Amino acid sequence: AELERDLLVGLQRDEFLLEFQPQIDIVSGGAVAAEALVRWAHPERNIVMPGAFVPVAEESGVIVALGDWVMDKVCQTAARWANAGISQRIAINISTRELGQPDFFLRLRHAIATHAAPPAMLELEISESLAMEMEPRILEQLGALRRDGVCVAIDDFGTGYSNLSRLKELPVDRVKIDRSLVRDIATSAEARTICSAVVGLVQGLGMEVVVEGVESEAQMDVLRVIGCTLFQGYHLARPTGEQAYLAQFGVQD
Ligand code: G
Ligand code: G
Ligand code: MN
Ligand code: NA
Repeated sequence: AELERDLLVGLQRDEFLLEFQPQIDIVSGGAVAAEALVRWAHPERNIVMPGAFVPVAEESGVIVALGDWVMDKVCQTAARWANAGISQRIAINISTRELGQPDFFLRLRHAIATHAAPPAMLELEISESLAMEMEPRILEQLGALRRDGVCVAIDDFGTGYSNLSRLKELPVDRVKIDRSLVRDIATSAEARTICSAVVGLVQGLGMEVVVEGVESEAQMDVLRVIGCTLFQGYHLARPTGEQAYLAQFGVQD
């Protein structure tokens, strides 16, 4: 309850910030998207990572206000990047509680309109377990967003229990392979087999694969052989503030 109150105060005092982590296309060598990750610059602590407050925010419902802040900030940033000639997407993590709000899509569209953000510069990340539970109303709204150019990704894929025939029918452009499937691929033939099968499955369904949690060149080597070209992870780049991100990855078209 105390953390919940602190979160609300933190929102009022504008203590949150976004970091960005690139998704690198090894064919072009550049970033195709930046995942926005929220951090809390708490006045009495060091930077607080989302793992320490997103679950509480989710449970208490504060995530709705925090999510609004994130959506607003991302749309503002996307519009600014577009004006500077930088066309990579910015990905937003969407939690269960947020997507369950009846006016979630209205609020997202409001943020887009407020900043005149190009929809094609936005990406929504929805975890596998949440994606499998989406109701028809949500599927319709996601489909409409995609028609407007918004990219939809399944996050943390491989951690849940996907209904594979359902996966094929979801209004989704890409799938992010969870880092747990990548961790041991450089040392374990079994891990390699599993990762390769999951990647092949997703690609076979016509969806783009992004591999998360890539931490070493040895993992990259295996992933290249498997047929992956889009990577996100500490080996490529850590999440960082906007200025540092743009200095390294903000190539203009
Ligand atoms: O950065 P870290 O590994 O601590 O992130 C932990 C979790 O917090 C991840 O699952 C990530 O998806 C989630 N997260 C990060 N930023 C946001 C955000 O802006 N909104 C939501 N809902 N979750 C986020
Ligand atoms: O659940 P989600 O995939 O949104 O989580 C993203 C989180 O993963 C971010 O908080 C980010 O800091 C973290 N992350 C990004 N790259 C790596 C990596 O290579 N290894 C590990 N362990 N975590 C990573
Ligand atoms: Mn994510
Ligand atoms: Na993920």
